[in-house]
Amino acid sequence: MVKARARFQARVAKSALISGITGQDGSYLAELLLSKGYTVFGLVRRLSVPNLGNLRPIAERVTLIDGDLMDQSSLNAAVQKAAPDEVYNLAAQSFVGTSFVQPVLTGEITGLGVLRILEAVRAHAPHARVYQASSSEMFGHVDREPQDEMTPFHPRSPYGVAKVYGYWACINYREAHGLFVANGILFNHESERRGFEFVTRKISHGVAMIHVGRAKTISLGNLEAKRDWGYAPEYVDMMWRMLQQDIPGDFVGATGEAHSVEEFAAAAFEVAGIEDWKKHVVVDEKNFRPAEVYNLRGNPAKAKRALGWEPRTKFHDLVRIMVEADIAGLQAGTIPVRPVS
Ligand code: NAP
Ligand code: F7E
Repeated sequence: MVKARARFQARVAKSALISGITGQDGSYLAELLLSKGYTVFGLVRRLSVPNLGNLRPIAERVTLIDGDLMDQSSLNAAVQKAAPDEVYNLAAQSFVGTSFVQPVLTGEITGLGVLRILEAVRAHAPHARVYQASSSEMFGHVDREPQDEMTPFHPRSPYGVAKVYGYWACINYREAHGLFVANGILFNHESERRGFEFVTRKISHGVAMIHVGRAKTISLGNLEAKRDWGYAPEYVDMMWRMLQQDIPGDFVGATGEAHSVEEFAAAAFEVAGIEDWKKHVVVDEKNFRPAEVYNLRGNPAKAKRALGWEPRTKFHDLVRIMVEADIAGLQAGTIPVRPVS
């Protein structure tokens, strides 16, 4: 009886391949899929020092496969090995700032990498459903507010340009080859696992460093830029919901609220109980971008209607979660003391 049940479960359990599993979203998504009974495979690239910190809670429960979005044969082999029902392409050179300094690499990974994933799926798992991590950075210089699935693209960075390429490659594989491919056009989503160079984490970690007496200031750029910031664990649920639909589609994921970098900084210092926050912020030219995206705010109505998805965590709760986690992590020695620059 037990054996029969195990055989039944083995047959019905879905398998998923996640590229970018070591990153913020990939690690939360892996946890979500495991909780739903999926067999989870993760693509990891070779690094001189492995970067598996985000996977610590689930290390024993995921199967890691070597591969790189730059390398077609490794993607073919990964798809063959995982034989996935669902593929989540979350890997990217994801930092907009770096994309201005390394535009060709960004195009290779963040743009052409999508095509390589699609080719691997077309050849080796044509019935798999594919999620592509598209981005609100595709909207870039916007002429309307809020942005939704019909808003035209005007990317402002090599990263945004590469994401537009990946977005259209997905639609082309849907139309030309009949693959089930869905674009999640996600606005900024943050968490205690956010990379340290992104502005929210730079602020939460910087504030925590000041709070524990390890730094005096944080160096920032354009304080007026506005973003629609949500909480990452809620956004990976939207990714999963998108692949459970009968028909593939493209969806905006956002909170519908925008706040400035300045508001984020003020709220973060308040959480830490530090007064006169402006004394602790240095505005430095080096943190400005050659072309800025000034203002993004998304309209998630389609996702709410069709997927039943709605973000719950509000701006001030997000700030609090991040600052408190960084203070606790620095005090416990589980988060590195890093220069805040
Ligand atoms: P992240 O934390 O920067 O993670 C990026 C992941 O991609 C890491 O696992 C990284 O591996 C992997 N990667 C980078 N280059 C690779 C390559 N050549 N081959 C294989 N893997 C590679 O990003 P995230 O915030 O989780 O975002 C996930 C995805 O959503 C990205 O595509 C991002 O562009 C997109 N997105 C993010 C947001 C957001 O606000 N977070 C919004 C919209 C779209 P290593 O650990 O080895 O570096
Ligand atoms: O910048 C301004 C900066 O780097 C936000 C990625 O996940 O979301 C992210 O891209 C804003 C910009 O994120 C600093 O100029 C001011 O206007 O945190 P960020 P991003 O560029 O919005 C999208 C949706 C993605 O898809 C991307 O992968 O903050 N800003 N001062 C600063 N930004 C940084 N990084 N550092 C500063 O010192």
